[in-house]
Amino acid sequence: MCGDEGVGKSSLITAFVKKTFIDNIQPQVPPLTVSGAKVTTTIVDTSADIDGRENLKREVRRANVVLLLYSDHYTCERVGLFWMNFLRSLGVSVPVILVAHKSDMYTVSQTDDTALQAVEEEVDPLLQEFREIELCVRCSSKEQVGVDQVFYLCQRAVTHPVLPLFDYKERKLKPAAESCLRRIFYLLDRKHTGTLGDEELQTLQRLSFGKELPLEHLNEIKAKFGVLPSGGLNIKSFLELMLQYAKKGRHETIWTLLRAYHYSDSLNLHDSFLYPK
Ligand SMILES: Nc1nc2c(ncn2[C@@H]2O[C@H](COP(=O)(O)OP(=O)(O)O)[C@@H](O)[C@H]2O)c(=O)[nH]1
Ligand SMILES: [Mg+2]
Repeated sequence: MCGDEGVGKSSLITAFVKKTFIDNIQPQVPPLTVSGAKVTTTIVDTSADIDGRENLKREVRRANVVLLLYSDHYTCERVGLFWMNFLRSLGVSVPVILVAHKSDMYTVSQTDDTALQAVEEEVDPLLQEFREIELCVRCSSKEQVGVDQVFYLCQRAVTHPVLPLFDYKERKLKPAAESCLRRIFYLLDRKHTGTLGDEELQTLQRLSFGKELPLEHLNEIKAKFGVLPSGGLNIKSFLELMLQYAKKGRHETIWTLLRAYHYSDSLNLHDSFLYPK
């Protein structure tokens, strides 16, 4: 957890653990380990004090993901002016989840569209400039809004990273990811027709969702790409479908598929697959 003094780092951790807001929390709360079914997460609070700088550097270098908070216009500017460059100068290249904290203070309600837009405008230049920022979300420890999601998104940034898959600037799949998906398409196309028919699409669904979807659903997907129910999905439509998943933040689906075909997080084939005993 990083961010300027007073943006609410310690409060956010406390809100997450205690499910309640405590005003005037201690300056720094101790490291906290949360064990889930699949991942164990250690949340480390830090201080932006110049005295604690060495400690901050050490913790940041050990991190798998950085949760970076801001809470007003000034601290938002500091994200671009100080924090991102600080992380880069340490050679840290892990995903960053940016959090617009204390959302209770600058929005009337969570469904207030103009407020949402304001936040997007505020951070858009940051998302453009710093690719390592995966996304920006709003939350409030005081009102307990979005607290769990913030930590979930951090975990997901590590277990299902979006950066190897999707180029935000170009709004398209990264070349390496695309070539993996092209290979997967080739392997899925068992009948070598150049398109994925119903049976092959069922295999695709099973591999990417763990279950087969009803036939109507397949036809819906086909219709989206202008394919008749009797036809199949060609490579162009297949890649377009994957791109849509990426754009909608459903990169978990893409990862499930890639992993089913033995790809590692760096998009190489696993050694155990390449060199079986
Ligand atoms: N309105 C509002 N105030 C908050 C929220 N979270 C923290 N604060 C207040 O912000 C101040 C700084 O919080 P703290 O957690 O100590 O910040 P830190 O220095 O980043 O650890 C405290 O007075 C908190 O009560 C929030 O979600 N909404
Ligand atoms: Mg603190």
